[in-house]
Amino acid sequence: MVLKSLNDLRTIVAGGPVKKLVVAAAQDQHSMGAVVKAWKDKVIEPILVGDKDSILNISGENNYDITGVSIVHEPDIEMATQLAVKMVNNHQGDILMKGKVGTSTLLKCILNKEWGLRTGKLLSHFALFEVDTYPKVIAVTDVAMNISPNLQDKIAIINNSVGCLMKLGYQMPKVAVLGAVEMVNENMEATLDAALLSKMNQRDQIRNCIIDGPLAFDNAVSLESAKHKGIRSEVAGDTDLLLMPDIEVGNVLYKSLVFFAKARVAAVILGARVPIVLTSRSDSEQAKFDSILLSAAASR
Ligand code: COD
Repeated sequence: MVLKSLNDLRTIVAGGPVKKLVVAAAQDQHSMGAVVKAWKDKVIEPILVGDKDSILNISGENNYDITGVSIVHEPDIEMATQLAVKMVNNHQGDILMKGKVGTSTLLKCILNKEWGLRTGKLLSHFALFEVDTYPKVIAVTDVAMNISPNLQDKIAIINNSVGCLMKLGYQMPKVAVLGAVEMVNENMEATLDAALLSKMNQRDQIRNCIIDGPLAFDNAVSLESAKHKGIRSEVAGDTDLLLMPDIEVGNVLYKSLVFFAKARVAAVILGARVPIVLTSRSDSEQAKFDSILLSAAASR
């Protein structure tokens, strides 16, 4: 099975166990709107950690009925983030969500050696995009956490992502390792890594997926383009997961899809003790809601 739309996430989590979601610095309107919606849909039970007055003001101004929701009062953003991470560390939450806190502050708390959420695995960012010009949902990784992953990191990033896709119902997702070109060029490290990853996949060193690369973006997502260039590939034109060479390429693709192509997006950090909803502050309430659904599916 493959996801045709991000609406399919609702079907995947429907009727599943209600997950405890801890929000770090919850005094953020879009985050609260998404949390309240997911709570009403019985996907999550929220615990809002943050400035209680601001949380109550936001809920009053936007008619969010949060009667019965637990609020843990901590007005300082960094302290609230630490507290939220520690609560999840103490098994008080199944999912962590970023509220009104900067990404790097949250990531540093998550990586804290004493009370963070490390598991010994590499943490990586995983995003799903629904865009009108592609016939199915496409996953993209890593556009927000690992700055310049080496080969070993890329293997871990693929494994995290494939594990998540399998929880969503995929079998043998097709992974395109992106480069600027589809030929191996010894001066372009991304193409060398791509060739190695493909061979490791052929030799069963990376399992549960079909990897091909290097592929340039056009032949990864367009069969016509791939045919035009004479590329024979099981993945070209039918990619489920795009592996980015680094955060710059990934982040620009993410923002281009959202701002130019009006893509719908859901995103999560994988590899930690629990899934982490980490959307950017400019993301819509819909993106935050879809990310909560994705995290609920990933926490199964
Ligand atoms: N997974 C597991 N452990 C990690 C990871 C990871 N992805 N990254 C770092 N660690 C561990 C290291 O092994 C080390 O033990 C410790 O954490 C600190 O490592 P540093 O010194 O490399 O990490 P930091 O604290 O300087 O930076 C880690 C960040 C995740 C904050 C950094 O990689 C970063 O800023 N990433 C980009 C975040 C960002 O700005 N995204 C926004 C895009 S919208």
